Amino acid sequence: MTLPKRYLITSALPYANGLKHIGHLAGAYIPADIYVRYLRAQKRDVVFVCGSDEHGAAITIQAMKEGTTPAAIVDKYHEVLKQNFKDLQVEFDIYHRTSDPLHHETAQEFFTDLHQKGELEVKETEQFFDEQANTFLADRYIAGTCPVCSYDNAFGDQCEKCGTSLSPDQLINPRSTLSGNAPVKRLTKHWFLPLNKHEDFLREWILKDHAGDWKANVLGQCKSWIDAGLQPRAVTRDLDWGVRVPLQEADGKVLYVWFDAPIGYISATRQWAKDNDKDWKPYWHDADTKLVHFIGKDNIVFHCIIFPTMLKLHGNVLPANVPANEFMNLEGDKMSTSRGWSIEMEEYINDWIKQENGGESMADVLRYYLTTISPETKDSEFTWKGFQDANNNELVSIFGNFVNRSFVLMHKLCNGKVPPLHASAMDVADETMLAEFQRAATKVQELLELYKFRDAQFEVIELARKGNQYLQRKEPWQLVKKLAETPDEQKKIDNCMHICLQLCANLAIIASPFLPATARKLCYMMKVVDKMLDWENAGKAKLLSVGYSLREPQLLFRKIEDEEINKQLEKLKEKSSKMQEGQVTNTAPNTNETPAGDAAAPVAEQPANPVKPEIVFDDFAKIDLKVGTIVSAEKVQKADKLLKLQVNLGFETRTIVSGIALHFSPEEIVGKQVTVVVNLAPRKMRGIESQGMILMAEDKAGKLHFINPETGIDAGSNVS
Ligand code: B3M
Ligand code: ZN
Repeated sequence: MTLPKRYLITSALPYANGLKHIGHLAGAYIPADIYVRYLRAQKRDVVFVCGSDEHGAAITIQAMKEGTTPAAIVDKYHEVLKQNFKDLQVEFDIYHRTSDPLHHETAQEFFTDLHQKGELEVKETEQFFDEQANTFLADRYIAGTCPVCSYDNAFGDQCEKCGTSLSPDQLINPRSTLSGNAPVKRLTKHWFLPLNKHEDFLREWILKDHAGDWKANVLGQCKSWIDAGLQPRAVTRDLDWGVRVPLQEADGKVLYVWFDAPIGYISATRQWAKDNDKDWKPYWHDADTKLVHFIGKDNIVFHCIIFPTMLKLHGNVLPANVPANEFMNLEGDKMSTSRGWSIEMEEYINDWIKQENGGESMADVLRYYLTTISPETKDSEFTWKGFQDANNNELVSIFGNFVNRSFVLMHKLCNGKVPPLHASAMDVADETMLAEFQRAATKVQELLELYKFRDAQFEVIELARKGNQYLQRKEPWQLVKKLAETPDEQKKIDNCMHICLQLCANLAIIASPFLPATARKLCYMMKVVDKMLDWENAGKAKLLSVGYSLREPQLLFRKIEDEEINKQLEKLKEKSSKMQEGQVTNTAPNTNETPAGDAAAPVAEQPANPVKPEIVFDDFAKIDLKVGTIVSAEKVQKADKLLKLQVNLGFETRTIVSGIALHFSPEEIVGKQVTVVVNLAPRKMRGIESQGMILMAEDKAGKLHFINPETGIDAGSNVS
């Protein structure tokens, strides 16, 4: 096998529109980081790039939600995400951002090149336009009735009820989500990438050339896209936020986010080269570069079909592989930040890493568990119990335990020094154990080269497990008792401890791509420099010199208690019910840019407080509003946002749970009058049935205000 001359490894650029959860981490970041650490240990020429994706509707919608500008949103989340990855030991060579001028320049050059080569088609098409908001509408800003399931709040790119991918034209009674008005069609000019012209190339390159080395899930998706017939895809949008289309005639237009974002990998490489006095060009232009994209399965079409077509036309290298992962569920349900059913990276860092001294090892624990359940071939599931078990039963009981016993015994039986290996006293068990070093190293290497991260990591633990068995069988603590009668037994003790210590050194090396903080700790204990972790040392039997004195052992992993796990489970439930409570006022849509509808879907600057879609009088008349008087209020335990109210409605007093505890104390609201939605279906919150909802006004700063009548009014009066 000839080795590639250099590697360019990418992880999907996360949208800088909010926190990212551990499902993302498991999908595109941990595997890439493991792979890169392994390549670095091999002393290969490798650059690992990532950065924030700062354009597209994901950003503008979040800005609208937070009542701020897209620029403020990306500035905020870029820094947070960058730090989160660092705290989780994901070590990019650069974490760049697509709002950077260098990126704009790179993306514009790319576009100009394709344009000048005549590879783009210009078409005038009719697009939905909102006359009141004076803007073209991106797919996500058009809602209407789903032609498949009749759900009346489907979006222009997808129906979230039945999951069908849609284009805005398919919606029945489309309306703008900005003004609620029916949009009109207006002519607008856009630039298209004619994928249909490249079908033969894609078929050949993906389905033939890579049939043997790409993952089945990736090939399967590509095949169905190609078989369905490729269409020209618009690469520009009528929109204000993004990379300007570098053409005079394209005033007011920007590049489609999925056109500019992958070019972000190139601009990140350029920035890295600038910062390190290197040449970026060979990484993207020379055929002997191995380009690998790590992504989640929802990004397959962009990385396997669209971006490679762009790269080919531009004269770049093509990805050698795109080892996309499937999804990771959480405690029996889909992971979702917007529904609160998620563990954000930030949350894990705060709860586990920042909580303790040497919390770095808790980063390794998460990396470890996520790798054991990596969704490499099918969706997988994170459970807190599984997390606890992986830590307690594997990292603590097998890995940590072996290292700890080896060090403790070496201090006890060999004066804290690496004892010699006596050839005369070697037996089969010793030979077998030593042979395992090389076997494990080779196996890990083979599996990593095939992107089989969970199997590779399994081999690491397997080696530690064998170490434990070996030690158990040799029982040096028994041999020491017989030393008085049989002094020769010291040789056996020496051999056993010598082998165990060399095994610890080997474990540090082969574990280092997966558990970097642990590997560093081991180096400290063995008083060796990190250079020992070079992969060329993996499998060697003589890493620690005889007579070398080692430090006292440190705890590599700690046990995780049931209470800690229960607390996390509690917290998860609390978070998701809070989010659902919050959703009464927070109805902004999800922001997946799906590859569906191919139209030149424009995204526009958004008013800060959009009006909901129009409803007819009958819709309104269904809501029964009455005046109520709050007769008592108390805090709900373990829910800092909730108050439990008793509200007198004249004809009865009802219990209502309301998310206003951060704004009012129970005392100050007793006696106040409120408008109550009295015919809302009852809902349980924190075990309490809430029998209605009270209305409040929320100001720009997010503060709540009562909207009670000027003078007292009979409880039970109708509001209409
Ligand atoms: N930001 C979508 C995502 O976060 C998108 C990836 C871009 S990779 C070039 O799933
Ligand atoms: Zn539907």
